[in-house]
Amino acid sequence: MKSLLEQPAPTAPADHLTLRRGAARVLIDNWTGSSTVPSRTLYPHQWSWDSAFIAIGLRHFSVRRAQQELESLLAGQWADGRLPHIVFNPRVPYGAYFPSPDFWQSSQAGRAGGAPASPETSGIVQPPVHALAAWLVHCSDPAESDRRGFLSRMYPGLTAWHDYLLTRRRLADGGLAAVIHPWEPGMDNSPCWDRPLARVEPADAFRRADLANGNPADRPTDLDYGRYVRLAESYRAANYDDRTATHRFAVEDPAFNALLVTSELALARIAAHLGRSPEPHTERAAQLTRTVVDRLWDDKSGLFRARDLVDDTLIDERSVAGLVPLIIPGLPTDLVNALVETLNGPGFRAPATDLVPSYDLTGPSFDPKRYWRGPAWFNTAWLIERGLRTHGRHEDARRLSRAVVTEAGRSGFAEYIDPATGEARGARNFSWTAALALDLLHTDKDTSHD
Ligand code: 2M8
Repeated sequence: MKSLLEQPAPTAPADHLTLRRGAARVLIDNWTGSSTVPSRTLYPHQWSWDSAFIAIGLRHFSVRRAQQELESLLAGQWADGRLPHIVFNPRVPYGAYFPSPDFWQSSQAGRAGGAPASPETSGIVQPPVHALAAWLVHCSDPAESDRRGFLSRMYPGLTAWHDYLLTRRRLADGGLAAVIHPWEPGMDNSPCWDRPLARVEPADAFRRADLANGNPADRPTDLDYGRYVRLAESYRAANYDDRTATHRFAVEDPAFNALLVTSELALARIAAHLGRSPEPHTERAAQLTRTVVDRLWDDKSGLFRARDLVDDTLIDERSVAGLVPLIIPGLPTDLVNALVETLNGPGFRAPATDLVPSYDLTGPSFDPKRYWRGPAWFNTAWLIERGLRTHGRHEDARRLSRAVVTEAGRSGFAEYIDPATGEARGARNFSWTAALALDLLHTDKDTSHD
């Protein structure tokens, strides 16, 4: 590993070996001893879906670290099954990130939900990529995984996590898992949230830490931040209890639920590997697939849209979240065809980079720089690449895979890039960018992507 550390991270297109070294170096530098920070500057704790993506990359050079990444995240799980979106590192000063542990007060306010006494965590969640990550980590070295009992240790926590989403978070009868804060779907200030967020009175007293480390032109506005804070405060005031909390923001997100389907299918494989019946998971995945299609498909736009549960309507915005359900293996063929057409159409094909913008290039709120309102991200490209491969669209998948690898290296493993110019935006040496580029560099030789 030392020799990897000695290599500089690449800043220009380079051969694959240099890129692998650069990506590994980012992951080594961002490792804290038990998990990986998304970014040393902007995000100095452990984030939930980041860790799942990071484990998928880490498995290519340290299976043990990949396992530890997921295990340390699950150490923050609550007794009600929720997997919090941040697990705080007690060694990091409160001022380094807002909202910090003293804002969330998980060990106090989360007591009813069974929040651990330590570590401190947030009270909200992020997309359920974890069972998929656990399965992929297992596949990269099954003997080592079995020897350490990795899957049998992960399985109970992962099923409890999905049960939480499909009980406490099923807010509409016969509905999907709902997100109750824009941070939960992970695409924080997507234009999709503008309308539901407009109902929320912003909080006025808070001190942002992100602007000290990030460019204000890239980050959410103060008004949006005020609304995020208000929503989190009112959830905390309800002791994070989904049975009693009133949710002013409640949305069924297509990417979040597509990842739940995919992770249920991963749980089915994990269960079978452990000698249990996979059926409860495959049945759940099939049921959820039908519900995602029934409730979120929009034929007119050729993609899935988020459903606002406050007024029970589809949100009239086209974002990359609507393309991520390509990852669902059981999607009807006509929908797969429509999604691929949308992906290659004027709204989502950014010819200069070949990556996928986070929001429709022709949409009214498109912004090439501001985070989740247009820039291209590497995790969504990775998910769509996997979806394309799942449905036998190998040529499109290869193009996207090449784009991820090239742009990750060229941008210095940026958090996101301008989809038209490839200009790096947000944090650099960003962990999931490095991890997922590393993964795609290995994909050809990988048998775990079936
Ligand atoms: C961003 O979100 C955090 C809040 O969770 C923030 O802006 O402070 C998002 O991009 C999210 O998807 C990601 O998990 C997180 C850490 O990379 O940063």
